[in-house]
Amino acid sequence: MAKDKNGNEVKYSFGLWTVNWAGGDPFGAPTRPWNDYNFDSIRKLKEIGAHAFTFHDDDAFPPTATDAERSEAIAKLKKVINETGIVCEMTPFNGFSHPVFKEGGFISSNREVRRYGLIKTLRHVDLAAELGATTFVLWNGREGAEYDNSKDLGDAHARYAEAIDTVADYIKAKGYDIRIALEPKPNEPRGDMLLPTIGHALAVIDSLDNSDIVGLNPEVGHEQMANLNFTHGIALAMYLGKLFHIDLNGQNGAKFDQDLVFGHGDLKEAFFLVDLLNNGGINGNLQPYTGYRHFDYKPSRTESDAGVWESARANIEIYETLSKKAENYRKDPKTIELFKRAKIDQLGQPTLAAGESVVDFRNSVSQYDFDIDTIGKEDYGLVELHQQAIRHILG
Ligand code: GCO
Ligand code: MN
Ligand code: MN
Repeated sequence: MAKDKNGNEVKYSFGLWTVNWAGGDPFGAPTRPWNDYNFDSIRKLKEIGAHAFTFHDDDAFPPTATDAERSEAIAKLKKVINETGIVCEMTPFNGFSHPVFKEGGFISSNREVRRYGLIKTLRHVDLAAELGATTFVLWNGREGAEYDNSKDLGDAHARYAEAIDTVADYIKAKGYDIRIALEPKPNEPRGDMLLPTIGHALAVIDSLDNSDIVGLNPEVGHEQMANLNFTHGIALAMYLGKLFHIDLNGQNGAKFDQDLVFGHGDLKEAFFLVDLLNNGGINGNLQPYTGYRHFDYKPSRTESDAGVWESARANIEIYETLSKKAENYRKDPKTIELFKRAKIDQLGQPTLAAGESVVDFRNSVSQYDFDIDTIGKEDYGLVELHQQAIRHILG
């Protein structure tokens, strides 16, 4: 089992909606039966080496379930948790599947929809607490538009922020040990979604009254759909203490959301991501990520039962393999020498010296003290450093 820099064992988690996905797409019918609120998949997750699962409210019972039906489903879920020891570490809210949310969930222009969405969310927060989940994910699935004149965009942002703060208020009022993690996505299912990237979401989090318990659940493919560097985005979230959770999967560039197995898209970025999560950067000045490595992928619709579970296993296999490779790469003397040549250690040092004020600096240092022509000719060896990483990835 992989371990992070501090010796903590890396733990894996899967969404129930991943391995249970029936394979329907906009052009074709499902290719597999849906297991109809049956939690046997949690037993299978244990077999493949997962430690935890996640689920939306709608993955466990339909939104129209009666109180009795809902209680029965929850009892069944708790039974599987007790029997397997597989815990529910996070639970996302489904404010996107039912047609009621077709025009938006928290940002619907229809106030009735927003009030329904809020009560559905709060009820699910209660369930999260009951099951011991410590992260509550809000994905921006329906929070968007196809037409720029279809809603008042300022009010949409105001209602979105208000909804997040209201849910956070409730968590605090109840004294729950739960943090909210926003999951950005640029588009799909909506033409354009609000809080489309890590950066947008961070800016809004900063404006909230309850920003202390609101962070991020970024997904690999979602940033890559926007042609952004996921690893850079994760580093920013870690630096700001906002990486509350993570959705690992694979994506090949800017196109529809592929939700491939982790590493089956941009493998190099996956390698550098694993290294960052496990080790907190080359100089190790960030805290390694201590949360579950959560896979939010979709078994391709070409797969049937065997292929579904092979694909689930593949996620863990890739994370374990890349962890090992990252460790070997970092301790290879050749890599250490190349880090030195690239001056990476210097980036860990503040630019002003200890005790040096900016005014002292201004008064004592001259622009002409620097031989910029010589410095401009220095060799950083970054291509060789990258080649060194690729050598380790290829093995
Ligand atoms: C996607 C999304 C969803 C959400 C999940 C949590 O692939 O577009 O990742 O899978 O993560 O539903 O609400
Ligand atoms: Mn996705
Ligand atoms: Mn996701």
